[in-house]
Amino acid sequence: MSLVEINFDGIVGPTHNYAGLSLGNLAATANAGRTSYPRAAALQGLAKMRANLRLGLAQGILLPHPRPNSRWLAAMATHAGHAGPLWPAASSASAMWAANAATVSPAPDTADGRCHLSVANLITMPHRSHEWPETLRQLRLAFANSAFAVHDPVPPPFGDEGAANHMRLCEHHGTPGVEVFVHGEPGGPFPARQHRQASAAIARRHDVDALFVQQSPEAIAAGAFHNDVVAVANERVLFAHEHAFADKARFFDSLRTRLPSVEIIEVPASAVSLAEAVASYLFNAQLVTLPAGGMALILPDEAQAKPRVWTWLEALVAGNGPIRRLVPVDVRESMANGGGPACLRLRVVCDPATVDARFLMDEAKLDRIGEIVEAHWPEQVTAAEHDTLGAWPAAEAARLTLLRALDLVELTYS
Ligand code: SUG
Repeated sequence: MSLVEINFDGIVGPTHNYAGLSLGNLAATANAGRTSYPRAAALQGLAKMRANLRLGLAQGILLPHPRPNSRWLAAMATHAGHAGPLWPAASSASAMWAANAATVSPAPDTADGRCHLSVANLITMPHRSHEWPETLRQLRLAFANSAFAVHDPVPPPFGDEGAANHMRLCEHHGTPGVEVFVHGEPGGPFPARQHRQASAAIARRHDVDALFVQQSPEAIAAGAFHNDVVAVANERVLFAHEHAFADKARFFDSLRTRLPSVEIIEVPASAVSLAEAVASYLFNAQLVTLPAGGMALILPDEAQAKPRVWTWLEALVAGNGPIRRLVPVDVRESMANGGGPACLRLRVVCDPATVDARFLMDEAKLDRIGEIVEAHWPEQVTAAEHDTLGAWPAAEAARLTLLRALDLVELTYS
């Protein structure tokens, strides 16, 4: 059995819009009311996936959710057309950010040798709190094989935002690793979305060697609403901002004890401030191991556009360290809602033969999805149009066309 890392990217749904729903996510609140471009957003995501396939990486997908979420509106005793302030939450395409779908502990890390996935409850933000039933349905389908255990969300009131606050450090993807769970503490200007008790519950149920680390309050206050805005790990490398963690010395010591070969690459605040890190999303990169060896950072164009950030990164890859290559990608539409390349993907280390093949991609499948997006996703949606209902039956029809093309009709509502 060969274990590989597969990135499952959320396909951007046809209702993609800017409603300013996430307090503490500076891009999302700054862009509230802006015209959105759902077609371009989805095509940008597909182009990123295609580029990753061409780098020799394995690629999977998660599907857009039914929007507006009529089941959720019904549970709130209302429906589309009468939802008032619930409308933006009911129609958000936020499930595109697959890093918030679940926390994944690959088989080499777990006591029972299965790959465990816990769907995230996302309870802090109303628009995200109703994602989990559909996410769970998709994960149960994609990972139905007995090599996996797919768990229900941690119960409220303990907020859990999934892999965005979880890192795994190991010698190689297929060898046992230490799992790092990062949580926030309340009291700052913005919500702390990941609760320590949620992280602890997941570590217990997955039965892994875990370290619990507090995210620095300064990072959350600067707009790092998830740990993956200020840190990313891959195999034995941790790439993080100097001010990412609250008790850094203790965390780094524990990490070095668990994994002596760990390489910690810190970006000092003197080179890139927290504000610059949040504005450029240099840490919201996919840090990946290339098949030919060496690692690459797949980062947003916005990181290249910031001279101080780019200069630092170019010096990094010019050195003799493990990160050898910078690959900028255009995910501008997602970025404007605070979602960079790493937010759009959920990493699962597993044997690809155990995954439902309908969720695995090759270029031909990406081309087919691209054709459907070109034909059915709206080109643009103004804030005023988003508030009217006319386009939404078309949005649901667009999603169903995609499901049929991928032979995933189980995911249509019964
Ligand atoms: O939860 N934005 C998402 C962005 C999630 C990014 N994910 C990671 N960092 N892994 C959020 O804040 C904005 C939607 C709006 O305002 O319309 C939004 O939900």
